[in-house]
Amino acid sequence: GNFQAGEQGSVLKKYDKGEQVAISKLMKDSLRPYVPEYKGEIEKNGERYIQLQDLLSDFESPCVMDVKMGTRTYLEEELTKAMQKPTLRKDMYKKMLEVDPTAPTREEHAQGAITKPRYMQWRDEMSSSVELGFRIEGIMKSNEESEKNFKTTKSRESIIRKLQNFIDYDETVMKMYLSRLKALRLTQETSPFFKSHEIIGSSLLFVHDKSGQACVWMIDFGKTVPLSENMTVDHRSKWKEGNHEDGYLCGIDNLISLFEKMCDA
Ligand code: 4IP
Ligand code: ADP
Ligand code: MN
Repeated sequence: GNFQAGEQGSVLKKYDKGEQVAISKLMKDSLRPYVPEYKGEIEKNGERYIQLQDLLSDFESPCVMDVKMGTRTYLEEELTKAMQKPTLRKDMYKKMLEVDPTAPTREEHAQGAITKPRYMQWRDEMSSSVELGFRIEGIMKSNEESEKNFKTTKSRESIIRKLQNFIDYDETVMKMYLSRLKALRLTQETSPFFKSHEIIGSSLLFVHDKSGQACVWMIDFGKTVPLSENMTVDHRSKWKEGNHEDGYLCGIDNLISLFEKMCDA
């Protein structure tokens, strides 16, 4: 994978220029308390890595959930590329077939391949991304096997069931997550970094343990790109090609409303 164990308290992620630039900028932004600390780049066995704070290190057998944010999980740039010079992906056709054998068109079946934006759009539509602006990507409960089979988890009801199972109906943990999400949203709404970047494929990492600690951080900035000068996004407006909107805050709004529902129940 992309990760290596680092020194105590840190993890190493494969170097990516875009991600390194983004995480460096975040260290000087109001969002800093909501991202892992960036500890510089490092080379190991001839490979370049970025060093990040290990967000799990203060927890004891933590439960971890990765929630991918946004109503769209591919860059506008990928769409432009695919329109100019479509690359056909057999692997993506196969992944599509596994979830829904009726999804490919007649032509796609004949080719045995699809383009990346086609796959990504279908993935976003099949999951809760398009409708709710987020989707559960993975859940790892302490001492249990991790679950990654969420490709068709789409309705609010099915998401609430997954969330409740993840939190194990612990009211204290639920309330801590809710208040952290609200604080995060407030900070995002005024962050200079947030309004000047298209944030695609980034996740929220939820971590809690039996001791009653619970926290949420923003991670994964591999597809977070600066907008051209004088351009901003509000992360809520509907996406039209060229406006770079990603629906990130729609996702936060919907997550918060689901957590509020659970806290009231
Ligand atoms: C994956 O699809 C994820 O969308 C990856 O995003 C994406 O990587 C992969 O594209 C795509 O195949 P599944 O989750 O359905 O398997 P992430 O890394 O955010 O999870 P990119 O490169 O877009 O980040 P390819 O082109 O890497 O295969
Ligand atoms: P990728 O670009 O390969 O998708 P991510 O940055 O999304 O990588 O990280 C993948 C997984 O690694 C996350 O779901 C999370 O479980 C773990 N992870 C990422 N960053 C950290 C961190 N700073 N501390 C602890 N775990 C992390
Ligand atoms: Mn990721």
